[in-house]
Amino acid sequence: MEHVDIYGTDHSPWVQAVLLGLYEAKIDHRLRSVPPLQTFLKAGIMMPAAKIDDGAWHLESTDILVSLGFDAVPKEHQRLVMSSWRGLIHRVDSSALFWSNFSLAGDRHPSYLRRQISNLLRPFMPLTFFLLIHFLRLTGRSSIPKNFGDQFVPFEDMLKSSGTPYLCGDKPNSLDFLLFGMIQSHCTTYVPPVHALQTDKRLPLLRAWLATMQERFKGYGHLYSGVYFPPHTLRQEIATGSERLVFWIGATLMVVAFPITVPLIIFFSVRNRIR
Ligand SMILES: N[C@@H](CCC(=O)N[C@@H](CS)C(=O)NCC(=O)O)C(=O)O
Repeated sequence: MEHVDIYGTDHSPWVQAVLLGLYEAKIDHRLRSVPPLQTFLKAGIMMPAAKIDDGAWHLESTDILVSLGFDAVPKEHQRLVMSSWRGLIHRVDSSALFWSNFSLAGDRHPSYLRRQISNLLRPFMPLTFFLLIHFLRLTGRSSIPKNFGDQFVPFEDMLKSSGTPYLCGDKPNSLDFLLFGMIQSHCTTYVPPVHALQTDKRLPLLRAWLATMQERFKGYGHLYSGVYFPPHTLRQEIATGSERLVFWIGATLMVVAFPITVPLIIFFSVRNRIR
């Protein structure tokens, strides 16, 4: 394996999981923020998608991690990670914060022109998430637990029995990437699960695991948790002023083009869910 192209945003837990795997395995890769036509026609903005060398684009984070050489994740563990996504709907508590956080996650293509074209188009992605999360809120489809720490307790139990600093072995594997990716995603916009992770008395091993992961991934360019958990680090890669400006122009165009963008979002969202 020489190079991997990956599509998505590092605000997504599943994209984060793949990026963490690529970083751990030291595989040369590039993250793009606009979907490849091949997956866009099939699944809209669904991410992550990955292309290994000259192969085809593939969806599904857990399958991609297996292609990168990591272990398959049992379905019950996948469900536990999925359950730890509760609190996601709080990302849109402040629309200004939601959008400005997305503006910072700029495209990273080495060509300035290609980067800026992507920055112009990529607001379609946060617009989709913004509308989907509001839809979840309005229809009450997202369960809000009494205590956001509950969703992390199964991982504390796994750490108790693993006997190593990681969830299932003496070095990080797919499940560590999925959970750490989920936590990065929660940290992109401070939501209640982050507070639970910082303070819940039932989660000391999980906090130790977070510190171990942060130490191991300290050079990783998509680390959002370093602001909230020790050892503290600042995120390295943030969009420049001109990249953010182009993002905001794109966002305005997406809103002005509501008669096109909204039906497109509804079409792909419905199609992805009835597959
Ligand atoms: N099971 C998929 C889940 C991927 C997923 O839900 N991605 C979200 C972003 S976090 C997405 O692209 N949603 C767009 C949509 O639902 O249309 C995986 O693990 O790759």
